[in-house]
Amino acid sequence: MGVLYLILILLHLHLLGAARDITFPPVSGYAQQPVFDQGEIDVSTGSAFLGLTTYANLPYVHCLAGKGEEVEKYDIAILGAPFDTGVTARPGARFGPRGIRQGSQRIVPEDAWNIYTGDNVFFDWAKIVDCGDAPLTFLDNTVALKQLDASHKIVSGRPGNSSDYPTPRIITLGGDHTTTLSALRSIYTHFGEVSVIHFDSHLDTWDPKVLAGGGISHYAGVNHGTFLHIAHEEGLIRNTSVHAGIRAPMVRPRGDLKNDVRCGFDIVKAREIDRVGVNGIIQKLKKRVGESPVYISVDIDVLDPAFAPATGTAEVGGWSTRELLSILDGLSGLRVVGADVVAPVYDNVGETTVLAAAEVVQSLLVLMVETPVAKR
Ligand SMILES: *[C@@H]1O[C@H](CO)[C@@H](O)[C@H](O)[C@H]1NC(C)=O
Ligand SMILES: *[C@@H]1O[C@H](CO)[C@@H](O)[C@H](O)[C@H]1NC(C)=O
Ligand SMILES: [Mn+2]
Repeated sequence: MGVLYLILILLHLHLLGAARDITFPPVSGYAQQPVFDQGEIDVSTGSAFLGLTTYANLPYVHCLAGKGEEVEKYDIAILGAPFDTGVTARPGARFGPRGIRQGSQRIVPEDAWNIYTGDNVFFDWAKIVDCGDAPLTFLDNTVALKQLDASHKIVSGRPGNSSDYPTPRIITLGGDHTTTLSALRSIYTHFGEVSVIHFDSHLDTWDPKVLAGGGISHYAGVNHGTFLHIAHEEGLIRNTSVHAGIRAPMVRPRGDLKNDVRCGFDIVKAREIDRVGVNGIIQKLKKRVGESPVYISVDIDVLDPAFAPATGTAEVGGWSTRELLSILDGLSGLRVVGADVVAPVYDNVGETTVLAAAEVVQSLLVLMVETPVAKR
């Protein structure tokens, strides 16, 4: 009884003493304009984890706004292509664009000074924005790809913010790899034929007649394993294109390779890196594409599944994230007119794949900002 009484007295004393303000240290954070009125809590700024998720916390611009609506100008646009109904294995890449944005949340422009170069790609000459996603139906691929064609046309058809470089360039967040076709079509209208540097474990130049049993219908022939064949047939790509990181099996032992050459490609296989190293790979890629305008397409399955498990057609024996990033950075000086990263779903709780994809996008941005490209 006596003990309980004592506790009540102590509790009472504690409550009396508790009526005091808690003093926080000054608020700071990722403030663009640190407006902080004395005595007020600042809610105009905050952390990287608030609000709607854009790539690297970049400003969102409604690039697909209708005719007559005013749209902020930009030089480089991030555009999502949530589409995965062109795959021959695991679907789910429709969640890729949001996955990559999620993986990019800790990239904050103000704090993104590159440790290797000392530069900040977000504070250079180019205005970089996130346009959100192209609206793509998941019920009819033919319609979806037309929607994506149209979206690329609109987003790349607006005036650049810089008057020196009138055509904005796009980095597409896939989406399955079929989505690259729309980007190549749009780029052709601005820059002509491009050399493609295609980072992937698969060739993706398969003849629609042979892939997955083949030739079921015209509709079935347009998919994530045939888009480069189609791009070649449409005259969009140069015969100085190149694959990097190839290791997946072929459908036909000689036919695939012959067709691949016919489509304009040379092959850098995954294990070549053990022989020639990162620099050797870089030299080979640069030599192949020369001075031509370049489109860089990165299928996240170029990485080993240890580094990017969240992909539809995983192939073991691939490159590490560090190797890929070093190779991309080594492509400095190429005239990159467009790029994409196609990724991922089925990620683990550590978000291994989307973190890698987000970083790949940043390396692609660096290449684009380093080397501006005027019209052809
Ligand atoms: C966009 O263009 C305007 C007008 O030329 C310029 O003042 C501004 O710095 C540009 N924005 C960026 C982010 O480069
Ligand atoms: C590409 O095609 C041109 C013209 O047909 C030809 O001269 C050139 O040798 C070809 N290059 C490669 C790398 O195949
Ligand atoms: Mn691919």
